[in-house]
Amino acid sequence: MKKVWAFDIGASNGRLMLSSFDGHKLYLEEIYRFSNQPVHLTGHYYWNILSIFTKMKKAMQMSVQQGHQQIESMGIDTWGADFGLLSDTGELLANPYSYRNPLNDRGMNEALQHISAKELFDITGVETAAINTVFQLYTLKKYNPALLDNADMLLLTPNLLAYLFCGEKQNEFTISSTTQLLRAGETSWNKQILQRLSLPDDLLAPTTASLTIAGQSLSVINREIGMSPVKVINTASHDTASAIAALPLEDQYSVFMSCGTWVLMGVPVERPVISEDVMESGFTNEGTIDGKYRLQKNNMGMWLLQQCRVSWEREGIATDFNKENQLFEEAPAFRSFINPDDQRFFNPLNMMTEIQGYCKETQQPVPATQGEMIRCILESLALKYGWLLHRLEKLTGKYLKRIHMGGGAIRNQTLCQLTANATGREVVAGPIEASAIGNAIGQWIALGEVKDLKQARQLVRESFPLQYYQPQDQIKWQEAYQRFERYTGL
Ligand code: LFR
Repeated sequence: MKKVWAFDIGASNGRLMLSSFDGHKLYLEEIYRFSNQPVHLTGHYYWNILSIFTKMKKAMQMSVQQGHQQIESMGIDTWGADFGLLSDTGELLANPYSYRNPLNDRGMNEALQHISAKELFDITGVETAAINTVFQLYTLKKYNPALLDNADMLLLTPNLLAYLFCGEKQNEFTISSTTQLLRAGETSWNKQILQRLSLPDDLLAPTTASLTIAGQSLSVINREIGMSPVKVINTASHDTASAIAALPLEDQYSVFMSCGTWVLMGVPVERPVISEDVMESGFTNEGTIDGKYRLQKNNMGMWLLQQCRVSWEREGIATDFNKENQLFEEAPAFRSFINPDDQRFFNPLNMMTEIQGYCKETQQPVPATQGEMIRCILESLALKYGWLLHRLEKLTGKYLKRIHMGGGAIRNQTLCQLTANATGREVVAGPIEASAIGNAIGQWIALGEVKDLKQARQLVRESFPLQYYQPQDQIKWQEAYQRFERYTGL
């Protein structure tokens, strides 16, 4: 059986998965999982990239010690938009910033004085958001110019990590499509945008297609880990693109939802869809593993609940998954709703206070208990996905009949059931480890073991369990939806 390593590194934890393929079925085994949180210091949020790199090597070592000596290749996927800067001697210049840095908002507003949101969207097809690389770069130019002056090369996070393993500097297509620096439908950096913002136009390492080989693991790494050289493959290095590669979408009426800290919801398209409606609804066009696109909206996902857990832990009333489910069941339904994507929830000091403030200001009952809070969050998330489905149908002009949910957040079966209820559509949930599986699929295709994405999705159907949820209580949910729209002003 052949084996590859898939590193799937998310904004709350990272993991190494071993994917094996016997020619008929795919197998997945977790080798090591580690926590990954942005670190807050001196008023900024950073990624602890050295710690991530160390944990990755530790994971490889563990895998080798477990007897997996013969590994064909490795691939790395991460969240989008963030990057590291290298000096001209190839050293990492600073700890990469996290996209949750509050300064990016200011940077974006200033950048938009030089190029309008409409013009940027028309060029790139990407939603204007403060987290995008283009605005992070502008923020850097304004608020930390010395760093930018010393930088010779920019690598996006997964490609930065790949560089640390193989020494090659390139930016893979799917992750590059999260920067808002590619012209829609093109694959090289758009100098026009960079020049308009007076940003260096030769900083970003060249882009490369997905499903290509970046290089071989460095001998110093091989020695340290005690392994033979391993190919480093440019799989879909954006976690969302990898996740969608692994969702067994059946036809053009299937919607994807990649569910984690964020929930990315949309449909695959041949070419970027650029229109006023798309822009106004806050949709975006990002790249897929097969060099095409996905029309999607980036939404709030488990972040709200994750941040409440931080507060609960601080107060010594920690919950776990089962307890949260029980508390949800015990709390009354449809009491108060929030718009989960309201800017105030992006990175507040205390998520619970923020949610309570929203409910108070909109004259709804204020969630006081943990159960009421969990209800408010999960019902609001599901109702927002219902709102999104309507938008997506309007934009595509299609009746979208089925929703495929994948990613770690589908462990929360309540969220899956509520999504079926709020959208009125069947939900097919699985696989949970969608990003890691998609990452491995990219490698299997690049290695010539799997023919294409279609075959890969068939393999996923045959190899991993899927769970089906049918819509329930439709009258109550439709009524709740109307109240949700009223209170959130959507
Ligand atoms: C999900 C994700 C989203 C992106 C967000 C920030 O993990 O990659 O696609 O919008 O993180 O980069």
